[in-house]
Amino acid sequence: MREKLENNFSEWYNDIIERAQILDIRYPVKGNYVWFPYGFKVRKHVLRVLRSLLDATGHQEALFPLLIPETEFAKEAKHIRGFEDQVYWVTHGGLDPLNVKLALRPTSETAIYPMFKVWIRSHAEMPLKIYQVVNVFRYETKHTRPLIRLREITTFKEAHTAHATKEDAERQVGEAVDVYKNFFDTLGIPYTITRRPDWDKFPGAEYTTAFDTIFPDGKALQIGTVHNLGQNFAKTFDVTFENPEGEQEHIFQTCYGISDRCIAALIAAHGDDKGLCIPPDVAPIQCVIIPIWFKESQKEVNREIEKLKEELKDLRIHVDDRDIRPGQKYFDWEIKGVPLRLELGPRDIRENKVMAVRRDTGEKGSISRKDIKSQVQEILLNITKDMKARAQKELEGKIHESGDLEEAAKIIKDGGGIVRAGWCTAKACAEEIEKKDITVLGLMDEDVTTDCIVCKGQTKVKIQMGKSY
Ligand code: P5A
Ligand code: ZN
Repeated sequence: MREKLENNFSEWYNDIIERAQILDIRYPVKGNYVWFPYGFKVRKHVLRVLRSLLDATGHQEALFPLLIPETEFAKEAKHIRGFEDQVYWVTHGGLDPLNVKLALRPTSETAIYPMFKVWIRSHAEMPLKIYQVVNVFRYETKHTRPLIRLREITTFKEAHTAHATKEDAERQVGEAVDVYKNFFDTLGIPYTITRRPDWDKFPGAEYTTAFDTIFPDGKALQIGTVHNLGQNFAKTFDVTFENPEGEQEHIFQTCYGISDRCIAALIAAHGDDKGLCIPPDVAPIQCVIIPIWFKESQKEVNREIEKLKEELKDLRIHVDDRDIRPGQKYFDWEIKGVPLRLELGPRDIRENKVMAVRRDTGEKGSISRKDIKSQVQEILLNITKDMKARAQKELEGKIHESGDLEEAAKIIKDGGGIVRAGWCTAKACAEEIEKKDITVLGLMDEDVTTDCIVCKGQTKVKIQMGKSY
């Protein structure tokens, strides 16, 4: 049941990230939070998935410094304009004022590209695909929220690529979109993909492609972006290479990023009124085993639990042998979102069975101890599949079509999700939309002919609009 979630998402979310021990929000700096060990394990598994997808597509992990000299940071005019009110500055070393102020990276273009200039010599070295997973700092002025709008983004996976041709950079944008699709599909997080309107693209980019998911409150959250940078940064940082004709040419670039928001999306997509529900692929504990003890059978049950542990040792399992009532244990692991619970008591031993309870559906059934591992694996696969399908269906229910601005605004205002509609691409019509306190989220990649929702003029462009975080 997702009633609490739908009715008061903020309250549910803040409550659950604390009770499930994902984040401690009591740290005394606004927008900075502490990862609990359990949350950090979820993060570790999510990053494992992301890293393996990047590594498999030829990306190489590296690590660049946190501090960026103002002289580099200020070079790209559009970039600095986009970020200047969000940068934290280091102005002193001890008591001495610094000659050149140092920025805490809000993103790492201006740290990485001066090094690309040193590294890249010829077309043979490209494509160059680098990524890092770091913390970045943004002095956000909008309402901060755990994992969603952070001032210290603790999990910033940023990839930066260099190419010899415009076409190859285009191809890279496609590859990046595919990697992110794979990533969100693995986590069962549903998304839409749109191109951001020009006024909302990444500062310094030619264009930005964004992944959005829709939260239970109907608001869209941008969970990943892929930017085609063209030669903008290459010209600013003078990054050139020798082309096959022996001439110097500026490189073509892309960059793309995913943050802690993917974990917020994971929590929101799958959680329910009982707590978290974590997809088996990234669950710190895939299967929790609860011994059902009775006085005279405790030893026997423990012996059998040892055997079961051995049989399931290839999975991430945990035996909860705390001296408390089973009911309390069920409750605790439901909050933490462990996808499968196995219960084993004297009767199960006699029947050579174990009780299995799914976290996602609550479905409960006895399974035979024979081939227990493959049976558990099959249940986990079904859980993965069903969780993804349910979340996908919910997202689809939050996407509406409308040809009437008043109607669209009402759907969005009532928390119904996002609306797709025609737009003639005139800024004036976008402004009419934004007057309704809703945002043009992005342009869809769809071949259609329709009418602009504002001026009714014919257009081939369809947009998504809604409220966003
Ligand atoms: C791409 C990687 C960049 O910074 N430079 C390197 C490019 N793009 S971005 O769109 O500005 O950020 C990438 C993603 O980070 C998330 N994000 C945030 N998450 C949490 N708290 C924030 N304050 C925050 N700001 C951005 C978004 O998901 C964004 O798509
Ligand atoms: Zn119009």
